[in-house]
Amino acid sequence: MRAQPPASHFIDGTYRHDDTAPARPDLYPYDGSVIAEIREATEAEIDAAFEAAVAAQKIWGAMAPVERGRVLRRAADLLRERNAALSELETLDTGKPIQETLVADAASGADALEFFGGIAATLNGEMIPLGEDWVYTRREPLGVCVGIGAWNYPIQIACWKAAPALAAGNAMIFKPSEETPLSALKLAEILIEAGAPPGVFNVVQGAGRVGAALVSDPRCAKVSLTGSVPTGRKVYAAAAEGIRHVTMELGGKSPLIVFEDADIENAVSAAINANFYSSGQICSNGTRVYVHKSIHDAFAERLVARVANARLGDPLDPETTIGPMVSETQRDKVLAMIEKGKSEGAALLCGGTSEGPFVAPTVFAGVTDGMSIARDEIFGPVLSLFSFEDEDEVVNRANNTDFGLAAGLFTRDLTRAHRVVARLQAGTCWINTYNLTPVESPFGGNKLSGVGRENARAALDHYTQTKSVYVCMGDTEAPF
Ligand code: TXE
Repeated sequence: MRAQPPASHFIDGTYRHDDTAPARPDLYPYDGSVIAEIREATEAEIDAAFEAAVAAQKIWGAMAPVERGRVLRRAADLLRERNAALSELETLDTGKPIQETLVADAASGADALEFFGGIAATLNGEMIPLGEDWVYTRREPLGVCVGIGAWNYPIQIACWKAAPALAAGNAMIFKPSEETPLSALKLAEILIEAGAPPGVFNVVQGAGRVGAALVSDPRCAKVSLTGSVPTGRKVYAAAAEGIRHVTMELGGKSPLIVFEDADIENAVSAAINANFYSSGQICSNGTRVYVHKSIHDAFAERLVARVANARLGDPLDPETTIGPMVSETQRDKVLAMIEKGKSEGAALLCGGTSEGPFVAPTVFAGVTDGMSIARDEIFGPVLSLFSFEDEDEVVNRANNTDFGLAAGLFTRDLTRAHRVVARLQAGTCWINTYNLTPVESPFGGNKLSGVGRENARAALDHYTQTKSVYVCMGDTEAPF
């Protein structure tokens, strides 16, 4: 098969799997062809992964941080050297257009490895003078961290979790989504090549059952999940059993607000990126587009005209801009939500249909705040358009959701931009653009969209623990 790895798991520096374990065909979403056959991790393999990670972490955590940083930066260079092959593999596994994977997947992963490799050596504590006595703090690794990925950005998610975890001296066991098992294995190979000791980064395959086994293992010190809110609740509860650290990167239903003075062309570009890039399968998408009533019709007209230029096709064709959905299941979920939008009375301006594995880029107008397509995450190429009259109204409507992942706004009035963004209940915001996620900037959500942050120095707070050491320079007194 065209993308079959040597074996399904990468544990303690080598590929392995149990030939008797249940196998799952890995399909190319564009034509349904089987590109690999992946076996589910057995209890023995999960145990072996933890044994390897515990042992490796002792060596890796004791290395000079600058040494660890060097390994991560070398891995970043290797990812960049192999970007074309990694991007083709990611397109095969996700169905995302090659014009996207070439710039947004392994490239972003390399950025994370480079960034955290660069700051690993700055992970120091403090010296706190108390007069004669003093305190110093140590920022210590947590131990073995479990990473669990979603299927939309497989290698990026693996790197966004592995880079800070390893920079801080932890070891990691990463479970990709069962939909997209392949690229994390390449990251594991590259980290070994870059000099990471075997066992520092392990990949095991499987669905929720394997994920649950990883999270509830006593050797798991922390879990970082990228996934849906329902899964987040299960994983968070399982982590609570062992009082384990958690990072939750979950779903969203984010607002994009276009004020009357916005540059319409740029705002339409942002709406397209926020709803149709990766066929809309991005958690931080601005799927609720609020446009001031004075420019609503002009905006809608321009948006529909530009959506007509979308090119649905073979994701390996560099001209393709809209790929298939990651699976028939996901396609059917999106189509069901589109039917709901129609039945609840929203006006379909374009799209709303499916061709094989594809869902056409879809725009609904006249959406009211109570409709399902206004409230529920669709995770597909479906944009809901709303009009609004004034600032207070649109801020209240934008915040009227249980999610809180992201938000964007377009205006030329800078005081309004910063005033409004301060009121928006979202962890990741954009002014006059959307969905740009440099690793220098923290990424994550509030409310049901998650806990903790990935990227930036903020991520290191979730992969270290602080030890305070009080130093007595004199005698110790006691009452008797
Ligand atoms: O998620 P699922 P998917 C969200 C996005 C959407 C979802 C789509 O908003 O809601 O992810 O990805 C594993 N114990 N984000 O369908 O089904 C499962 O095997 C342990 C947000 O993959 O929730 C998979 O590996 N693990 C994100 C992973 O959880 C379990 C960006 C996610 O599966 C488990 C991208 C269990 N009980 C997508 N059950 C962001 N906010 O950054 C399942 N899993």
